[in-house]
Amino acid sequence: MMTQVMMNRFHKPILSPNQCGSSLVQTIDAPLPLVWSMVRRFDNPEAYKQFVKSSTMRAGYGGIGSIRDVMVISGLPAGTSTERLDKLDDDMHVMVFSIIGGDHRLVNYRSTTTLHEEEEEKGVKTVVIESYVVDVPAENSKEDTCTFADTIVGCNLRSLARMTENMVA
Ligand code: A9S
Repeated sequence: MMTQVMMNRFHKPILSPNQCGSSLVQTIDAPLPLVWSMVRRFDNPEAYKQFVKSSTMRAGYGGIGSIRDVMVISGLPAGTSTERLDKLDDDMHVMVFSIIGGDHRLVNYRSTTTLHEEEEEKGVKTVVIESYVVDVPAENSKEDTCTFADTIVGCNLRSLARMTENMVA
């Protein structure tokens, strides 16, 4: 069961009037260290993000302050995205990155991902919570903007679950 402390500690995005955001939760039947080893690799998003065709490091080697250029698969309303790693905490299992450029419509997108262990009778599972905030362009509605981002984040989390569960299967 998701405890409130999980949801509130890092996932209380402060929205300004022209922004929208949401939190997505994915329970994964794999050990937290394994899931974290995938999530934390800022220099290798393509390991589980299926919309990413390739990525290159524009600055840094994957630590805080690193900047990556993400090339996106064709068929999306986007080509590239430039992203900066704002926080990477290997003790609290918290990762924050911001989209700072690229040819797409997600302006000022900022994502916070945290991992938590959930004790269950048949073993320990990993709960991944990913929240984001993003500007809503004048020509779009909050609903459309967040539905679009939710779809992508949801796919990423399900892909992360599938990959890590297959590793321990
Ligand atoms: O990559 C993420 O963690 C989350 C998102 C919302 C990424 C979105 C995206 O990379 C596309 C998949 C290309 C969709 C960007 C930055 C813009 C898009 O239009």
